[in-house]
Amino acid sequence: MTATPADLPDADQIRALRELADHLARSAGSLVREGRPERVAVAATKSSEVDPVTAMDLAAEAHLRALLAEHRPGDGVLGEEDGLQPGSTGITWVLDPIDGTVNYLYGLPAYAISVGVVVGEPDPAHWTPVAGAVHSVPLGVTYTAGRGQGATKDGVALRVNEPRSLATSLVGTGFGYTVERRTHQARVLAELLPRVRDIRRIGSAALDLCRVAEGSLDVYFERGLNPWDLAAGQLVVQEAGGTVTGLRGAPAGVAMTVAGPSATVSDLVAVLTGLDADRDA
Ligand code: LIP
Repeated sequence: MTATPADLPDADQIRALRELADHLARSAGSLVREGRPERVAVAATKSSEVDPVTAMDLAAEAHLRALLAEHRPGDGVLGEEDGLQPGSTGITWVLDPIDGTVNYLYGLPAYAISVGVVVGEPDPAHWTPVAGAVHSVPLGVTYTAGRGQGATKDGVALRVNEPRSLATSLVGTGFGYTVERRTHQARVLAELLPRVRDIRRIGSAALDLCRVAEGSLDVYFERGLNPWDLAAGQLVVQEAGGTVTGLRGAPAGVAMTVAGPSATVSDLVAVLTGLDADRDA
């Protein structure tokens, strides 16, 4: 179900949701930062043997859920590790307790807590993001956005880059965890690489989206994003003046997400459509 304007929180409510998302992301970030052991162990794997879950993923999501039970008891919660707990208010919190888990596992400084707040069905095809926060754990900086209220990085306003040709664009992307999907993604990358300035594979979709919003990437695309990868970063890009979409007129989602200045996104969408980048073979 897609929200109608009457379903949306008012400006003061959005401001409060944004402030709480900021608090939750920073609080979970402190837990992850202070609790990181010298050597991180894999607690389990998901879609493949290289799709890990650590004890801290689980602990961070439990921490976020406890704070939401305290502050927003009637809202729904959708988390990467513990799934959907429906609510009664029409608002759902969409959580990635550690986005960039492989980077966390290896100690590479690019992983984040992503806290999105959406109205309507918690599905990118139907939801309306209204607030969000992405906290970079290694750097200690926090990106936030509120619907109609702009996007900031530690309180400083964000704006996507001016549109530019693909040939001069720095393009972020990421890859899936299964051999089948990675095989086709490699073919797409081989076709795209000669046509762009360069590629960056950072390993956290939420941070990739925030880098587009701050202009340290011109544009970003990835096939396979889950709702929790997308919910907060999508709004940060949109409130920084960018466009977030899928291919073939579809909204952003698991098939494909493309984010950046509108004209650059249009050019990249055309190339990716021609390469069938929203499919696995
Ligand atoms: C990650 C995404 C990233 C993608 C990785 C992984 P996770 O999320 O943020 O963009 O390329 O394969 O899916 O699994 O670390 O929460």
